[in-house]
Amino acid sequence: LADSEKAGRYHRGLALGNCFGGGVFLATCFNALLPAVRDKAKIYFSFPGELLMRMLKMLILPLITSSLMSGLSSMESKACCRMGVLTVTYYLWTTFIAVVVGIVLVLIIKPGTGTEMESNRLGGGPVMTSADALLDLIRNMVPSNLIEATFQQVNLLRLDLVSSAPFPSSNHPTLLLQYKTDLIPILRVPTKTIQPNFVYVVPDDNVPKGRTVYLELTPPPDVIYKTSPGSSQQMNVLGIVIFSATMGLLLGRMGERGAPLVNVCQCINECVMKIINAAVWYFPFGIIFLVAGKILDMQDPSTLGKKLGWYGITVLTGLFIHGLVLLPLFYFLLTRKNPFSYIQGLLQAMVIALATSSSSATLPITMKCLLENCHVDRQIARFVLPVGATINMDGTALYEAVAAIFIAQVNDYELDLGQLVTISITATAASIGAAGIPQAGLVTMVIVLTSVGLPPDDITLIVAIDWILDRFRTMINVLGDALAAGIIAHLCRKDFPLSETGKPVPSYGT
Ligand code: DAS
Repeated sequence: LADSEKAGRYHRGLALGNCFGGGVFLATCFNALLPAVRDKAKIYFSFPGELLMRMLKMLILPLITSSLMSGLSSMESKACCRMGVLTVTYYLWTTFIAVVVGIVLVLIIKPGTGTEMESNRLGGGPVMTSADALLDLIRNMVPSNLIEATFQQVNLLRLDLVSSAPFPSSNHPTLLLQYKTDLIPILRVPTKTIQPNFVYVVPDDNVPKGRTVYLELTPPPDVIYKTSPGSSQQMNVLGIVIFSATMGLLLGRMGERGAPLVNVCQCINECVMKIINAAVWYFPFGIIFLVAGKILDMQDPSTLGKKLGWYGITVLTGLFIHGLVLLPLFYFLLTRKNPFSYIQGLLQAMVIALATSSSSATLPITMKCLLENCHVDRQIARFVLPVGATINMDGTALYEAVAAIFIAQVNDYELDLGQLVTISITATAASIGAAGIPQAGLVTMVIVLTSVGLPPDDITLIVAIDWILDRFRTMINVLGDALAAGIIAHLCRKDFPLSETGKPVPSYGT
């Protein structure tokens, strides 16, 4: 690779990293110098950032469908099968390793023991069983409506308390929520006041996540809530990946008859990549304001309990060990190449993941970095990345295992070996079912908690710090997918006419 190209991709990655720092600096200035206009700034700052998120989300559906359908249809079936088995096996293996790293660390550091954090159980409210949660995962994999499956509706709502008054009879703040669906007319949902002005509502999960629910709050008359946009939407692209991969394989078998649709998909894929190249010019601007808006929106870090700080350190240490030590080691052992020059080419994608905390939204940039900077075979990248963005979330799996054991420690709840094994399995499954969007790991964590008898509402103990940890675990998710593509490309280099350089090798002719 020419040095200029190496320098180029490295500097492009650093430039975006500087924009991330610029967003932090801008927010810090407003927090320190202009607190009076902070709330106004938050609204205007978040607008350019929201445009960036929408731009990226807009590209996901066409990118995944065109990549998988054009990529898989042109693959020889045996080679495709070998690559598919290798990819899924590698993904499951690295996810499980991430969970083990997380469990070992949280048992050594013990961030939750002796915590002064109040762990008052939330009474009332339906508790979802792990069976419900696992069925929900499978339900999301078979969407009834492909488009609706892409952007499923809110699962976690944040309600800003506009005025407060003593809650009626119950000893816990409860709200009566009116779901405007034909499913559940009235639902009593436990809530928990995290700080003086925020209430997080965790709707009962019996309502299938695929359904858009409209919450009409009927709080006690003397308490008025202003609902803010849902803090996380459930975007489950797994249904699209399964559909597109199936279509791609079938198109491949149709030969000439399928060629027109394959050509259409290839054209769409090329157009999407050109749109991404154009959209990249907006990213520096979008990142600065996306980060600044998020930081202005966050609560004062000093309000985080000391123990929550140790919990955060445990998660970040685990993510560092797994993402920047173990994964590069696997890459080196399997390809005998320098992992860090490969990771240099991924800097732009990692910064976007850090800024957006959404691996699905980062997918277009990850694809661009893999093809242009890391020169991974196009057919490999078109399969490994979309599948990885939905089922391979090493950062999330590690985080959910650590969080579950942290919550057990906070509740002085001793987990035995069997429960630790259960946590490792359910954390792996929950990360596979988590969508690649902000705070998805927080939502699927309910599965892990219920599997070992912990109250799922206790996720509210860690909500306060989740928005920070979400960014880093998303970055490791993206890094894991991209390193996997490099490894699979190397292991399957005999099956595909292009080596990892992305250029036809002489023995295959020009
Ligand atoms: N933010 C999710 C992602 O995009 C990860 C998570 O929520 O755990 O990968």
